[in-house]
Amino acid sequence: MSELPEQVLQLKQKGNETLMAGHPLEAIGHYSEAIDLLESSNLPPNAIILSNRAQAFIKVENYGLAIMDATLAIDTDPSYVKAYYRRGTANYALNKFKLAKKDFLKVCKLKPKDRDARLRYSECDKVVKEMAFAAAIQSEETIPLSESYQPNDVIIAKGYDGPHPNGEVMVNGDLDKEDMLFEPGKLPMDFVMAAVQAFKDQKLIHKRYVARLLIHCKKYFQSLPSLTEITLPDQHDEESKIDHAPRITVCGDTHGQFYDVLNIFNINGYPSSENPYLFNGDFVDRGSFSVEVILTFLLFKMANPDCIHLQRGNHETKNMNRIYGFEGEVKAKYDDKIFDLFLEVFCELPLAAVIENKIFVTHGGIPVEPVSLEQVKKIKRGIEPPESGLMSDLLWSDPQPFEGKSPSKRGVGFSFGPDITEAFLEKNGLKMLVRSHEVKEEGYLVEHGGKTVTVFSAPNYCDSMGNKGAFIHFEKDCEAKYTQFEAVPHPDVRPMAYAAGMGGLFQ
Ligand SMILES: [Mn+2]
Repeated sequence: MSELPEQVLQLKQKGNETLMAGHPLEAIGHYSEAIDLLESSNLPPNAIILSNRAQAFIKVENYGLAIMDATLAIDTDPSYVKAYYRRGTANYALNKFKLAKKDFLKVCKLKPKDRDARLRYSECDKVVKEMAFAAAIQSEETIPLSESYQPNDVIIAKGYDGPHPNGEVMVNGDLDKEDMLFEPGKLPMDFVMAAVQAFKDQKLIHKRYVARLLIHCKKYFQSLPSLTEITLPDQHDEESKIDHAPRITVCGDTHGQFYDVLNIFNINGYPSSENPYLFNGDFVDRGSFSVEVILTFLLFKMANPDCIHLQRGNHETKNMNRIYGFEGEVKAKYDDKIFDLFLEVFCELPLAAVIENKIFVTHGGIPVEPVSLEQVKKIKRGIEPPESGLMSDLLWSDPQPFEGKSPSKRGVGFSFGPDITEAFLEKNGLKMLVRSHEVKEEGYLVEHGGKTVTVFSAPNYCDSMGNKGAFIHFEKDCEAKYTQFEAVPHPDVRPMAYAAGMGGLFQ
């Protein structure tokens, strides 16, 4: 490998330091400068810098770009082991387990004594085999766990000191009555608030209640269309104590940052019919209080379906949960069956909402060909998102500042320009697209001449990004009003603490 100019070495060093310190976006900036400098000086690309930038891209879920960098690194220096590692990791994240397996096999060949590489290779191999098995039994009728699970058989032991939906523990003949309390609109708000308090104190609610909640949530979400139509009243009821006009609060990614979610409620009030919320996906993963976040949201939903609207993000999926912590967290706090029930609920979450027929809200973005709201409403759910198509565009796409479409930096979905946003809004008589899915320094970012807004509600994302969080108020006139907030302290459990998948490769 040729010697690098001093300036390139310095940029590489800065990139490494910022990446280690948990600032991948900054690191990408330094590496990119180094890569551009080499190119403009007519020097060959450098495998180490490319491979390091690939690692930074993986940190921000830009798997498509990570694969491009790692591939170029491999082309530049086929003996550079780390590049195969990086590409294998990105392929794994994109569900491309066979390709990932190939990359880790290459690592094993280049470094036969590397125990880590062998572990990762066998992890890929296991998933490939599991998937082949799942495909083979798919034609057989399989009963979902939510239909065979019997919460009544789960005994609440004497030691449990958490809240009960009926105020006290119910037994035998009363268990069916207990189950009915979890039907939509019937769950007592006292129980919800007691559960939130328990979570705050780092306690959990009993597994029997969680199972009932998830089974009822699944059924309820199944009954909803893929597009939620939200309207606001002209004014509050006469007895209302609310001192502002009717409005809805739209929040972006919360990613297991339970104490920041509580802070949102602290600033903006708890969810109620008069103070409704829309949480725009990515409730779980990354933050190590994902169980608390999703349970809080689902409890509110079943206590009062009008007080909170929930829609799916790309992290409400089996594959992301395997990598980014939620699977490990649920298994640590409950068990694998509860995790499977969560996955069933996630598959039924609505995918988008429209507020007052004017504001379209979805997690990622819109497809490059304009679709009608009717088409969005009719998307078939109950599945993990396919590799492409309308559902994956809604969950995965990102806006780009220039016109047209580009392949996604993530490797799933597309990047869509202002012209694509404009065409979609015009086709449906809409005013604005609100999406989340990307961390923003100020908690929100307005793009596409005011037509696309990103809102992100996980401040100091992963305890390291230093960003603000934000939420948006929409009143009847559909003018966006932004509120920013800072991160609050949380108990000493670091983000991704439960993300043991692939030997902690994604940590
Ligand atoms: Mn996302």
